[in-house]
Amino acid sequence: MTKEELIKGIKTGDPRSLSKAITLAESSLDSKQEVALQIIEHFGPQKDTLRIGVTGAPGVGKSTFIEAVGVEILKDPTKKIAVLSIDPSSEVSQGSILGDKTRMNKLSSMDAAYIRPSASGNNLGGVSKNTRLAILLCEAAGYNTIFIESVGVGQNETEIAKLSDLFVLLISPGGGDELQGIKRGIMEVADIIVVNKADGNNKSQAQVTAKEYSMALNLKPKNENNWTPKVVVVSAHKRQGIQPLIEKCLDYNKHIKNHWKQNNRKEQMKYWTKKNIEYLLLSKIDQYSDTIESSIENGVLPERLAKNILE
Ligand SMILES: Nc1nc2c(ncn2[C@@H]2O[C@H](COP(=O)(O)OP(=O)(O)OP(=O)(O)O)[C@@H](O)[C@H]2O)c(=O)[nH]1
Ligand SMILES: [Mg+2]
Repeated sequence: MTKEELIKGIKTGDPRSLSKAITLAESSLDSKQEVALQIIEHFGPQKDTLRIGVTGAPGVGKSTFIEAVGVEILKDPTKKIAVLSIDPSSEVSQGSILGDKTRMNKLSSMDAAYIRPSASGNNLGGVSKNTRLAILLCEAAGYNTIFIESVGVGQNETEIAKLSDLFVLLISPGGGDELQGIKRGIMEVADIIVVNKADGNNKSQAQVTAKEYSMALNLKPKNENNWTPKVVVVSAHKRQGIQPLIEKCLDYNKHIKNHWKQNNRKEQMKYWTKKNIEYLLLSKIDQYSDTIESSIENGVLPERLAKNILE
C-alpha cells in the first residue's frame, strides 16, 4: 500500500491500514519508518485524547482490567479504544499475544476497539521506542482513549509514565513488602493505584492493602500536577468496582485540564527527543568502528577522536 492509500484507509477507519502503518513505524528500516512519520505529520496532533498507561507485575490482571474498563467506556458511543500492549522482553512472544487477546475477548470483538501488541525489539530502556508512534497513529485513526499495557519492570515502568497522561499501577492484595521495594519509584508517578483481584478469599485483604497504600501515599508530596493519587479496589474478573474507577479517571482528566495535559505532552516530547538522539548516536558508533580502530593505532587520544567524530 502506498502512503496515500494508508492515509485514506486510516481516515476511513480501516484497521488494516492502521496496522500496516504501525508496522512501518516499528520497522528498523529508516525508509519505512520515514513513511510512518510522514503519515503522522499529515494528520497532526490530536489533542482530545486520553492516554492511559497501565502497569503492574506479570499476571496481576492488567489485560483483564483493560477489558473490563474498556467495555464499560465503550458504552459511550463517542469513545473509541486502542490497546497497545508492550512486552518488555526482546521479542513479543506468540504466547503473550494470544494470552492478551483472549483476556480481552469481548473488547477485541468490538468495532470501536483496536488491540495490538507492540514489538519491543529495538528498544530504548524498556519501552519500545516506537510505541509513541503507534499511539499517534491510533489517535490519527480516531481512537480517543489509548491504553498502553506493560509489565512493570525496571526502567520500563517510568517510561510508560512518559507516554501517558494518566498512569495506573495495578497491585494484588497482600504483599506489604512491595511497599518497601521497587514499587517506591513507581508510586512516585502513579496517579491511580488499583488493588485488583478483590474477590473470593482476597476481598478483605484487598481492603487492608488499599489502606496501607493510601497511608503511604499520604506521606508523599502531591504529584507535580497537584493531584493526590487515589487508591481503588476492584475485581476486574468479576467486573466489580469498575464504574467508581472510571469516575476517578474522569475526575483526573478534569483535574489536569487540557492546558496541563498539552504542556506535559511537550515535556514528554523533549524526553523522547533526547532518547532518540541517544539512539541515533549509539547506532552511529558502529559505522565508525574502523575509523576508531585506525585512529587509536595512530595514537589519537580518545577524547580528541570523539570530538572529531561528532563535529
Ligand atoms: N480472581 C481474580 N483473578 C483475576 C482478576 N483479574 C485477572 N485475574 C486472573 O489473573 C490471571 C492473569 O490475568 P491477566 O489479565 O492476563 O494479567 P496480566 O497482568 O495482563 O498478565 P501479563 O500480561 O502476562 O503480565 C488470569 O488467570 C486472570 O483470569 C480478578 O479480578 N480476580
Ligand atoms: Mg496482559
